[in-house]
Amino acid sequence: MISKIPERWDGVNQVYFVTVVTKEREPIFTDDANCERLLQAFREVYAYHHFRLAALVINPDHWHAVIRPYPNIVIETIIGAVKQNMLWKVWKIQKRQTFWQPRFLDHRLRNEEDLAYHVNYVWLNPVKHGLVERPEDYRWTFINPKGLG
Ligand code: NI
Repeated sequence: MISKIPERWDGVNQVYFVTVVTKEREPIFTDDANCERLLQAFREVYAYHHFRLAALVINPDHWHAVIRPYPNIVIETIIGAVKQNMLWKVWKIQKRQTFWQPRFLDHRLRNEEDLAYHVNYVWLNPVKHGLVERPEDYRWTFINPKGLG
């Protein structure tokens, strides 16, 4: 019997591993207020472009997310809106121009194993970048215990 591709892995329910980097690697997320602004940007964008977030880590100069857009919403729309939303929050306070690198990197996840690998990658990322010795000590890592459910 040919194994069936789970519905969630078809084009409509595609899951992505996304990396967004700051312009010239400026470490803007060493400021906790900026981490809070990014989280708030995700919450606000969710109100009009729905998605499921399985994992997120905010490092000083980049962030990674494992995310599944809802049907009929493309990943570029969500990530673009999050970047724009946070830019606007900072502009209102500091009147500064963009602090994002243009565009972003994404990788389409193929299956459950690929999902598990990338969620674990997010969890261990602060250790990989030398920010903490134990992943549980990093404040800005979020793993959804329900995965994408
Ligand atoms: Ni990283």
